[in-house]
Amino acid sequence: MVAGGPIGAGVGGARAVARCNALGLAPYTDMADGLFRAYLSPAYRAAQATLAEWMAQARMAVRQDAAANLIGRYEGTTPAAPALIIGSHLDSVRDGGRYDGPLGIMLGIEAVAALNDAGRRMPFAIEVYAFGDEEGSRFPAAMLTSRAVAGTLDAAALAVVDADGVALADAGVDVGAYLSAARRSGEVLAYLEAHIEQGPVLEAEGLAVGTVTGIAAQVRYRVQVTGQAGHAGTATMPLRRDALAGAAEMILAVERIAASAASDLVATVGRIEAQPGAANVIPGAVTFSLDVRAGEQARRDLAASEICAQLQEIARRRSLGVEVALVHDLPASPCDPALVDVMDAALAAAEQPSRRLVSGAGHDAMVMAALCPTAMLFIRCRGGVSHNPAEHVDPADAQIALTVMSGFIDRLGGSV
Ligand code: HGY
Ligand code: MN
Ligand code: MN
Repeated sequence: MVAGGPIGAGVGGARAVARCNALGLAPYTDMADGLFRAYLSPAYRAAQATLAEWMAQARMAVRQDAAANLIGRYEGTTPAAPALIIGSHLDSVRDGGRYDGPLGIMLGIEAVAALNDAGRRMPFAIEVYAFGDEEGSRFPAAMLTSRAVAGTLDAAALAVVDADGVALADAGVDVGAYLSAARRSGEVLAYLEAHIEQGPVLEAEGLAVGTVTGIAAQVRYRVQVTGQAGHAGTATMPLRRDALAGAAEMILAVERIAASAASDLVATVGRIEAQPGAANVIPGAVTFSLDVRAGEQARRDLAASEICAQLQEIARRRSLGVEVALVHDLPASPCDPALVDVMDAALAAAEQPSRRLVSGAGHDAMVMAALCPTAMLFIRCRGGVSHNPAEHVDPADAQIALTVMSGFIDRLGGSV
C-alpha cells in the first residue's frame, strides 16, 4: 500500500505517518524481517522512486544530486531568492524504526502539499531533501551526503568501503562528481528539520512537540585490541593474552566513566567483533566501536581522553595492544537563536506550550549549520524509543508538527 492522492486539510500528519509505515516494508527494506535501508542499496533506490512520486504529487520538481540525495523543489514567487531547505534522512540503522528520518521528509512534502492545495507560494522556493547517509550504517562514516551538500566533505572521506568490501565508488555514485552536491551559502535561506525526539522528555511532560536549541557534540572511534590467539583447553589462565576479556574490561570502564559524570555525557559501545570467533579459540583480536557525546564539546573531549587513557592502562596491565582510530568528530551545533524564536512563535500559534531542549541524537541539521541557519522541531515518540522496531509516532502529533511547520514557514515568509 502506498498512501497517495490529494487529501483535505488537516490530515497531512496522518498521511506522513502512513507513508513512513509504507516505507517500512518490502521492497523498501534490505532485511527480511525488519527495517534496514542502507545508503544506495536496492531498498534505498526503491524508496527514492516512491518518494519522487509523492514529491511530484505535491507539484515539486524532483532531481537527484551527485551524492544521490533526492530533492523536491517547490518554486517561490521570487525565483532567485535563497531557498528554504526542509529535510531529514532516508537511510536507517539496522532493525530500526520507521520514523527516524523519513518522518521529517514526509512532513516536508506535506508542508509543500498544503501550500500547493491552497494555491499559495512563498517568496522563496522550498526544497525538500531526503539525505542518503545520516546513520553511517553502511560505510564507516556518518552524514556523508549532508556533508557533501554543506560543502564540508573532503574527497578523502569518499575512499570508504562497506562490510562486504564494496567501495562507495562502486556503489552507484560518481565519486569524481560527488562534491558537486555542495550548495552555495547564498542560495540557502535556512534549514528546517522535523524529527522524532528519540528520548523521553516530551512524553513525560505530556507535550506533542518541542523546539530544539542545539545538538550535542559527538565523537566516534574504532578501537582495535590485540592479544594472542590460543587453545581454549590448554592455555593456562595466567599466561593468556585474551583480547576479548580485555575488551570486556575496557567496555565496563567506558560505562563507569560515563555514568559517574552525572551529566548529559553518554558513551556507548554498539558494535564488537572478536577474531577468529571460534568457541575453542582464545580471541587474539577484537574491534569495537566507541561513541562519546555531551552537550558541550569540552566535557565530551575530557571524557573521551579519560576513556582513552583507561583503555591504554587496561591494555598495559593485560599485555595487550590497543589502537584507537577516530571515525568522525561532529562538533556541538546550536540552532539559530532567531529561528528558535520563530519556532516558538509557531508553537504558540498552534496552541502548543513552549518547550526547548537539546538533542542528544545527531542529525543532518548539525552538518547543515555550516551552510545556513538551522532550526529543528521535535515530535513525541512513544516511550522515547528509537533505533528500534518499536518506534511509534501518533498521527495526531504529526499533524500538530505539520501545523507548527506551516506556521514557521509563514513567519519566515513574512506572511504572519
Ligand atoms: O547516532 C545518531 O545520533 C543518529 O541517529 N545518527
Ligand atoms: Mn535520525
Ligand atoms: Mn538515527
